[in-house]
Amino acid sequence: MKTINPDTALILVDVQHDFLPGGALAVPQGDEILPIIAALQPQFDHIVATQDWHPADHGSFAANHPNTQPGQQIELGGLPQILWPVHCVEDTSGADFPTTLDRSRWKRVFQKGRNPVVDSYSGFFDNARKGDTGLRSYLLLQGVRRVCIVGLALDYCVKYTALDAKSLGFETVVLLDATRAVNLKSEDGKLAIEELKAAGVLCMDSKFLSSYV
Ligand code: VGL
Ligand code: ZN
Repeated sequence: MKTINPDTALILVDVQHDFLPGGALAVPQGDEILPIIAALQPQFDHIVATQDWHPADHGSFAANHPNTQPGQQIELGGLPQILWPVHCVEDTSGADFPTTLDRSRWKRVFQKGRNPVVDSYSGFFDNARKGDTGLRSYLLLQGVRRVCIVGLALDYCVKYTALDAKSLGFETVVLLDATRAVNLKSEDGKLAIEELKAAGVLCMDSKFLSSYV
């Protein structure tokens, strides 16, 4: 069943209740990726997940800044920051993975977004590129040289995880059918794909993966 080379890891980005329909920061059609991920998982030896995991006082929440609305941009710790609805608060059900997602073969979960004064879209580093989740050194210790990235959301955490993976020297593939965009602006998903391709990230549908890797 494992048809993908063991030097290749599957990274599941933020497949959590709050990013799925009904969640606090629901990604449109986010649930459509679940059966695709279920079909992908048995093909990989190495599977890791990232988990958006914020303290309640996190600076990315509009609710923590007077007179602001989600979607608005502010400055946080010297960086531009889009404000979000309260989401993925530590130890709440919104931060949980859906029970329909098989976690039995995941090697590790890397939490991100714990520092209240900086957001963390990438699964590798926070947005200031100071905090390190340990994902890079974990992958290197496992002998991983290629990563396939899926999950939510394409225009934020998937995009930044893929750009960091590529810049760290991993061959990087985003499986487009197993991701969906928030699309605060309707073209954001399309722009994210263009940005990824320009950076040398391979973007393909999962049905083409086995002929490629
Ligand atoms: C995400 C916005 C805020 C994501 C996380 O997982 O794409 N987006 N926190
Ligand atoms: Zn978040």
